[in-house]
Amino acid sequence: MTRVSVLAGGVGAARFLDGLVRVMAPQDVTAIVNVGDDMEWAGLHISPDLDTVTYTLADLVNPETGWGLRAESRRTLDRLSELGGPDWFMIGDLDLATHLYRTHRLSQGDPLSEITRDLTQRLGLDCRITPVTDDRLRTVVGTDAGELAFQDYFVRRRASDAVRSLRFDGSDSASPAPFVLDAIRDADVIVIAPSNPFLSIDPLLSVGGVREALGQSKAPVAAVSPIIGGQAVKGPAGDILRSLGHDVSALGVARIYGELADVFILDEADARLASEIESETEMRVVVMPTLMTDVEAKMSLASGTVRAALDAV
Ligand code: FO1
Repeated sequence: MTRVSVLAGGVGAARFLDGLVRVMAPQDVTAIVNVGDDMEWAGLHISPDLDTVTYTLADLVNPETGWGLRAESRRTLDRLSELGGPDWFMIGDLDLATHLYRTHRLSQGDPLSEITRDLTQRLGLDCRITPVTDDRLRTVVGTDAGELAFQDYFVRRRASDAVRSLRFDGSDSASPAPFVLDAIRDADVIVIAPSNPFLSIDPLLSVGGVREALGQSKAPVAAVSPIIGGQAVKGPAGDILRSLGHDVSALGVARIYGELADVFILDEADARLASEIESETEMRVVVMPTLMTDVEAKMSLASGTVRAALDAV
């Protein structure tokens, strides 16, 4: 039995986890998921990263976007738009059911982690998916246009503003959800998924005790680079590395993870950076294909990452 805990954001993490549950016993896999992207939309609580991970593992996700449900329609959104309601965030008719269910349970006082557990069980998933915290955590993006709520920056303004700063509202008082610290302490391997280090991993680590637990864990920590050939596979990681003054490369990411991880998984396209990363950080670098183009690629990245982590101990 090898217990693997994964620090996870949205689409990249979901794809990695999809490979992982096919090469490990799903019961031994825990996904600790970012909730800094959460927002209130038309009175409903939306948890995009939790849903992206859950829908992907349940084979329900829209394969084109990587988020939302497959074969989705938007009649409710169109009607809402006609009424003058918020229409810039694509909530599909079927996806809406998840948000109604979650918001209703939250209004009854149920914690997000319990609601997530029940949703994942309903969808027949055997792995554990948990929000990093049951408390309110919101990523706030500092731009030249002022501070923006995460989804305002990301979706409404299409991530077009240069990011000058980031803060995680609520992190001062947020505590880890039940099982989060145990999942880190009891893991045999910890993986930092190929997610955005600033928008997905930092908010997770800002929750009280999570970074410390990672530092104290005896398990090897492997970080998978979300940057391949100097570019983010998806999303604004490259732009944010640049605007915050980091190297726009896997080396820039490696410097960020240098204190946290023991192993850095680098794509073949960046193999020439391996020795520089190893000499600048304490991490051992393992080179392998990291682009998750199909199920086989996801499985081989997941098994290669776990193997690389276990080899490091
Ligand atoms: N991303 C978009 O780019 N546009 C959208 O309209 C959008 C809607 C949406 C609805 C539900 C959901 O679970 C995710 C959604 N996403 C959308 C993705 C979301 O913004 C995620 O936070 C990002 O993918 C970052 O992980």
